[in-house]
Amino acid sequence: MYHNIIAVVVISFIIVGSMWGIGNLLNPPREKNIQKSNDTILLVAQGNAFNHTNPTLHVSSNQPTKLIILNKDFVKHDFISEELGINTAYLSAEQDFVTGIASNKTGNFTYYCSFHPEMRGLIEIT
Ligand SMILES: [Cu+2]
Repeated sequence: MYHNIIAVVVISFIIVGSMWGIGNLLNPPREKNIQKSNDTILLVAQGNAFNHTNPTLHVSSNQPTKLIILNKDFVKHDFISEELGINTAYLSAEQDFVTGIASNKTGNFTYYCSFHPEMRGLIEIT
């Protein structure tokens, strides 16, 4: 009897383990499919500034850069660069938006929040 219980437990582990393995083979964890990139910029809108200082964003031309805008304020913000065709629309508190900068142009381009004129900086594409 006791041996039967052990056998059932062991067999259960083997079945669950193999199902997990087969599941991973058929449907690999999603992060493995995503190209890891060092070129991600996170901009947090907080205290009516992007990352405290509205920093200049340095981006390489002909290389897509992921851009995440996160609103940590209670008021709405947006992120706009007309020249680069980026507009997140209004982000409410705790809302984020993932977009990107991809340009074959070089130069300095303005970004800003349409609600707060002081939230303004440069995207430098080299
Ligand atoms: Cu704003």
